[in-house]
Amino acid sequence: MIFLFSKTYFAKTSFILSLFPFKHSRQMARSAIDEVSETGSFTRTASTFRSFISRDPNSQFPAESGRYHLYISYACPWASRCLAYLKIKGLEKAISFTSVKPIWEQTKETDEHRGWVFPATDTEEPGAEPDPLNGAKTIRDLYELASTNYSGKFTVPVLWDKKLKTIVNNESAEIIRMVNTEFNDIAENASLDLYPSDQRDQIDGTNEWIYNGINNGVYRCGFATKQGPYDEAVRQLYEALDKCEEILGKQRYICGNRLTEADIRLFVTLIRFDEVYAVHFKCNKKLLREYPNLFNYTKDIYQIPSMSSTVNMQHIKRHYYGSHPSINPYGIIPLGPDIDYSSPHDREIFSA
Ligand SMILES: N[C@@H](CCC(=O)N[C@@H](CS)C(=O)NCC(=O)O)C(=O)O
Repeated sequence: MIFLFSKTYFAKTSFILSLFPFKHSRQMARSAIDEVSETGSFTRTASTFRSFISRDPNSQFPAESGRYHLYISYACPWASRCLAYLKIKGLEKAISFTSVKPIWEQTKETDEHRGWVFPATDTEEPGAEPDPLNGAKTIRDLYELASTNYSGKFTVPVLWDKKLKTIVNNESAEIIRMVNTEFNDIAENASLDLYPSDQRDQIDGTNEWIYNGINNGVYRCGFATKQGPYDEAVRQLYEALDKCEEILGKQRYICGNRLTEADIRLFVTLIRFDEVYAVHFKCNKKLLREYPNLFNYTKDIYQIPSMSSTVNMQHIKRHYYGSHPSINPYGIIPLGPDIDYSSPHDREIFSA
């Protein structure tokens, strides 16, 4: 069934991809850094595997303890938001996870593609582990195991089904929704609902401008290859950050005084901002620590129990500065600023 779905999807994807004037042909294994059009602007393509895990035991992918595995990179904000959900929902025992090494390497001898790879041993790279399930050397191997005609990017996160040996879903925005609701029979923190029905419209609306302006906005700044697209992306980024700063002057979280999905999605970008994006992606008009509300808010979220364990700043810095030679050819990692996000913040003043 999944294979039928995949074939139709790939046919459509191939057609759509052929319409875009990307620098490299679609036959070549691509990375996000190649998704720059002739106009010099970065345009992210959609994820491919879009099945859903369901609490219904008769569904194709039922929510079962021990059945699913999350492949992540600690460096990646999209994967980190999924890991954050595993931790705050109390699903670490039910859904296992593995992180790859932070710096992209060549994934095959037969072509030039560079991407996520697993270490060969447990000790090679602190925080990363060899693939415990399939003996894969790379994330690319997993995509090729799941589909013989895959032509998209080899991205993390990957939500893997151990039983059917395939990828359930590789879109973090959807993975976090499944983790929020579908595993509540086994989640240790089942009562935490980060997408409550009475706030869904507000959360969706907030996610949209934060994604465009901030989450994807920093990438649009960093991957732009012409001044115009950079100028536009950076303008939108700071417009969105200023808006967050104003909102967070009135309430503890971005959608009110209750933590929601929108906060987790915003946090993963903010925590990388001063250490990486300000320098590597040229987001230096204003630093996060120059925004009092945003800076304290970032510390507040970081200090939620188990959240700090989803942030591996070594992996984050080594990945960005070390994996994009067109932006940072010598791979030098800047020393600072080494911010302590566990230091006190002032956000309790808004407690409900
Ligand atoms: N829409 C995807 C995006 C995931 C994504 O872009 N991941 C990046 C790492 S931050 C990746 O794996 N890139 C590999 C590549 O570009 O080749 C999601 O949110 O899950």
